[in-house]
Amino acid sequence: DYGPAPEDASIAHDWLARHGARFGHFIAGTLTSPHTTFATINPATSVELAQVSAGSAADVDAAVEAARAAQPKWAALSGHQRARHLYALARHVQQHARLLSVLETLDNGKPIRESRDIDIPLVIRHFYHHAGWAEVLADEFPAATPLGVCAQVIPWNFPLLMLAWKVAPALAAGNTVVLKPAEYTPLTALAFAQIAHEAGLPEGVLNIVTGDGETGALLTGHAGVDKVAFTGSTEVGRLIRKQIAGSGKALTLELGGKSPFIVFADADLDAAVEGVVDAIWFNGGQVCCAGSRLLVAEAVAPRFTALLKARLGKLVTGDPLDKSVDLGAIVHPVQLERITSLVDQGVAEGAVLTQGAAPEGCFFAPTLAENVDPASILATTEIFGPVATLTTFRTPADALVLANATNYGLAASIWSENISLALDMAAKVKAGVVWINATNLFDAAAGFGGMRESGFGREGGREGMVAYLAMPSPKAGKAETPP
Ligand code: TXE
Repeated sequence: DYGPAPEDASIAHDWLARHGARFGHFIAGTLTSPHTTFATINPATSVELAQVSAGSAADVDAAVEAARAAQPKWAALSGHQRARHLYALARHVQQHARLLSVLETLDNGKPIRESRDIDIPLVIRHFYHHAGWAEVLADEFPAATPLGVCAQVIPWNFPLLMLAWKVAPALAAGNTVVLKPAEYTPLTALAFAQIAHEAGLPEGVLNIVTGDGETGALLTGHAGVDKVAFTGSTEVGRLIRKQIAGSGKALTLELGGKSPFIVFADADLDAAVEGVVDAIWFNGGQVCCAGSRLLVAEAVAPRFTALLKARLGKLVTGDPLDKSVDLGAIVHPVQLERITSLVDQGVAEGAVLTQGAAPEGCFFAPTLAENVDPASILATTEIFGPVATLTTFRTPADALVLANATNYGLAASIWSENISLALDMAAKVKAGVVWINATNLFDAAAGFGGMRESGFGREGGREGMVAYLAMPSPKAGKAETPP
C-alpha cells in the first residue's frame, strides 16, 4: 500500500537524507566522496533531490581499473556461483522494491503506478531470468568466454530497467561492468549498487560512475574497456560508433524510433484504443519503441478517432506520486522544451491537435495530431513525448509503405483480427520487434533491438546473452567478438 501522496515519498527522502543528499561514484564496492557535483531534480516539483558527482577521467580510470581487477575472479566462478549472485540481486531488489519505485518516480517523474507495477518488477524478472542463463551457459555455449570489462551508458526513460537490461546479461556471462546512468536520473543506479553490495556482489564487479555525456565519452572511449553497450539517441550512438571504430571493442546500440501502430479495418477498435494508451501515453511517450505513428484504415478512421479522443480526454496528467495519475512529469525541462518546440513546428506545418489537460510545470498533455503529412516534422522526428500522429490508409500495401517511411526500425504494432494479414505485415514491416494486437510488451526471454537508425544488437533472451560473449570463430577456431 503506497498510502496518500505526501507519505509515498518518505522512504526515498529518508534514503537521500542518510547520504546527506550528496553522492560520489560507486567504485570497488564503496561510494567515493562527492566532488564537482551537479543537481538532480524532481521534475514534477522542480525541487532538487540530491547532488551527484560529475565523473572525471580519474574516476573513470578508477572504475575501469576496479572492474578489470575483479573480472578474472568473477569469470572463474562457476555458472552456478554466478547464478546465486544474480538470484541474490533479484531478491534484494524485491526487498527494496518500494524504495526503488519511489526513488525512480521522484527522479524521473514517471507515475508511481508504472515504476511500482512495471519498471521494478521487470528489473527483478531480468535478474531472475539471467540467473537462469548463468546456470546453463557452459552447456549452451561451451566454447564461449566473457568479453571482459563492459562500459554501459544508459538513458533516463527507464533508469533502473535499462541498468538491469545491461548489467544482468553482462554479469551472467562473467563480465564486469562500469555503468554510467543518465545525468537526469542517476539515483536508482546508486541505490542499486548499494543493494548489490548488501547482497554480497564482490567488489569491482559492478561500478557506477555518474556524470553527463562527457563522462560517458570518457568511459566508452576508455582503452581498458572490451565492450560498449549504449541506449540513447541516434546522434550519440553515431558518435560512439565513430569513437570506437577500429578499437576492437564489441558494440551494441539501442537507439531511437518512430514506430508505426497500424489499425486495420477489422481490428477490435476498443482494444486498439487501449493499445494506443500503452503505445504512446505510457511513460509520457518517453519510450524508444513508442507507437508514435498511428496508421488507421480509412474505413474505420472516424469511429476509431472518436473512441480515441474520448479516451484521451479521460487521461489524468499530474503528480506522479498520485496512484490515479496516467501521465507524470516530463523528465526534464530541456526535454519539455524539445517536445513543445517540435509540436509548435508541427502546428505551423498544419497539424491539428487534440490535447488533454495538464498542470503547469514540467508536464505535457497527451496529444493527438491529425492532418499530418507523412513527410512532415511530426511524422518523421522522434518526439519522445506523449504525442501521436494519425494518418489514414486505404489498402494493406499503402499501410506498409507508410509504416516503412522512416529511417528508424525499432518496433511496430499491428491490430487486426485476420492473423494471416497481421503475420504477412509483420514479416514486411522493417522493425526489430513486432507486436500483434499488443504493444510495448517486454520480456527478459525475448530479444529486443532495432535495425537501420534504431541500432543493432539485441538485449534479452538468447541473442542478448550472445552479445556479452566472445565466440570461437568457426574458421580460425580462435576467440572473436560476435558482430
Ligand atoms: O539523449 P543522449 P538525451 C532520444 C530522444 C530524446 C533525445 C535526447 O529522442 O529526446 O534522444 O535525449 C550519454 N558519449 N533518446 O539528450 O544524449 C548521456 O549522458 C557517451 C532515445 O538525453 O543520447 C546519457 O547517459 N555517452 C532513447 C545517454 O548517453 C554520451 C533514450 C543518453 O543520452 C555521450 C534517450 C557521448 N558523446 C533519448 N553523450 C532511447 N532509445 O530509448 C551523451 N551520452
